[in-house]
Amino acid sequence: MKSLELRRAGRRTNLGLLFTLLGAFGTGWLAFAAGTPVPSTLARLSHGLFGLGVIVLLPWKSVIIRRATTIRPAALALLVLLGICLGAGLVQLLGGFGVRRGVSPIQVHVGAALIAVPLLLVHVLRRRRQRVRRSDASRRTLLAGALGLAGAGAGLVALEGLAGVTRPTRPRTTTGSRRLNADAIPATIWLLDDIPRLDPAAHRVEVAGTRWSVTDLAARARPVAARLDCTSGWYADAIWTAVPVADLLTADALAAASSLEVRSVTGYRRRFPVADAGALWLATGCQGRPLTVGTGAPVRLVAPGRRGFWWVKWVASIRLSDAPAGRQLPFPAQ
Ligand code: HEM
Ligand SMILES: Nc1nc2c(c(=O)[nH]1)N[C@H]1C(S)=C(S)[C@@H](COP(=O)(O)O)O[C@H]1N2
Ligand SMILES: [Mo]
Repeated sequence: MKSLELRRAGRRTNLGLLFTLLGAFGTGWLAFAAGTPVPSTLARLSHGLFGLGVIVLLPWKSVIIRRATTIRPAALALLVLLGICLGAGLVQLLGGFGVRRGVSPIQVHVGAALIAVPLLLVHVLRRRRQRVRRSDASRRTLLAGALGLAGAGAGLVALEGLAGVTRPTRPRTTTGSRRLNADAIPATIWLLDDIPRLDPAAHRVEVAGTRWSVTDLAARARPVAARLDCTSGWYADAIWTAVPVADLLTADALAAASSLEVRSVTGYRRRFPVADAGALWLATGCQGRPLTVGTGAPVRLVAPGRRGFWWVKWVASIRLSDAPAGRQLPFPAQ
């Protein structure tokens, strides 16, 4: 019975696999971007369903592969990359953050996916077009899809349950990140940035034309609790010593602008809607101590509710602009 069903593997399996792979790729970025409970839960669950959907389709795909007369090296490479991507995704889910031999599971996961997608497109375009037919919208397809979804869902429930017990001292939050102590926040680089050495006494932060010394900022700062949640899979709840960005700007200046850009001395930058100015903070300290060099000294941004890559370190300037906040890459390039 099972072998009969598997023998039907073909065009619809390929289309289904393409759909789940592209779905996993797209939702992966949503899971990366989401920082608040509802969007992050939805993004992560849909990513898990698509990701496990790929695994559900593997027995059918393996029938197709075994039927093939030749397998191109590029197709083999694609298969290996997807294996690495899935493996690293599972390591990330069950083990969480952690750097081994200079790389973390999430870097391997996203890196493999990024290389796999162009290979996948070449693989698909090289072949005879597998057209979607009107008859594909049949009860059979619907049933197969529902069964696949149920399989992926059962797998996800099991894996999420497992992930809850694999590292009991590191509870997970809705983004999937695991807890770290506030005094163990690691110096984290997004991609290719570098830790600059700055002299706190000489450093100035330029906010819409006004230059602030670190002592001036520290004098206006007050404690604020915020969660730093890095896409590499950890979060830390800390009390920051910080001043709201809005306190350093006039109401007129704010009313005239649509966005503000926070820029690091390294060139790393992020643009925010001007309406967020009261909810963005310039921090000079963390947990009652000055910031460490690696975590942004002398001044870094604290952006509650946003993932770590928004928390610009080593802030050099904040500039108001009439450019819409959305006019930037969804993720930093540095
Ligand atoms: C075709 C490409 C991809 C496949 C097949 C895939 C598959 C998976 C699988 C099976 C998991 C473990 C299951 C789960 O977390 O529920 C996972 C986890 C994860 N993936 Fe992907 N993924 C892909 C691309 C991406 C991309 C491009 C990103 C980010 C930009 C990403 C981000 C994540 C994250 C953050 C997790 C961990 C989620 C958690 O801790 O619950 N993935 N992925
Ligand atoms: N200038 C600069 N700011 C940055 C980064 C960076 O690489 N360069 N990394 C970001 C990322 S990805 C995270 S998670 C947080 C990490 O802050 P931490 O180093 O205090 O852990 O800083 C953000 N701010
Ligand atoms: Mo991060």
